[in-house]
Amino acid sequence: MLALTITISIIPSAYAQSNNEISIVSDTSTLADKAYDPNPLTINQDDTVTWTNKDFGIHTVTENQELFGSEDLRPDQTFDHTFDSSGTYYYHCKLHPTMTGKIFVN
Ligand SMILES: [Cu+2]
Repeated sequence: MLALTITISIIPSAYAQSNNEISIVSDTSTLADKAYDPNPLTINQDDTVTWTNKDFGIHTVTENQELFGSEDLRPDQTFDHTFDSSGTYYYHCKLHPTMTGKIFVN
C-alpha cells in the first residue's frame, strides 16, 4: 500500500483576523469623504480597525448612530474598534461633520 499524505493549508479568510489601518489625513477638515484614508474600507467580521490622526488638528471617529466613537484625537493619537457584527457602518468627525467615512464588514 502506498500511503499518501496530502497536507493542505488553508486559512479561511472568514476566520483570519487582520488589522486594518485608516489615516485621518493632513488638511483633512476640507476633504469630506477623502479625509479618512482608505475610504470606504472593507473588512471581515471580528477585524479591528485602527484610526490614526495624521493631521495637525483635533478630530474624532464617531459612528453616525454613536454605536462607537473616539474621544478627541490629537495629532498622532489612535483609536481602535473591533467590528463583531457584519453590516455597513457610517462615521464622521464630530468637530467637522463634513468629514465622513464608511466601513463594510463582511
Ligand atoms: Cu475633524
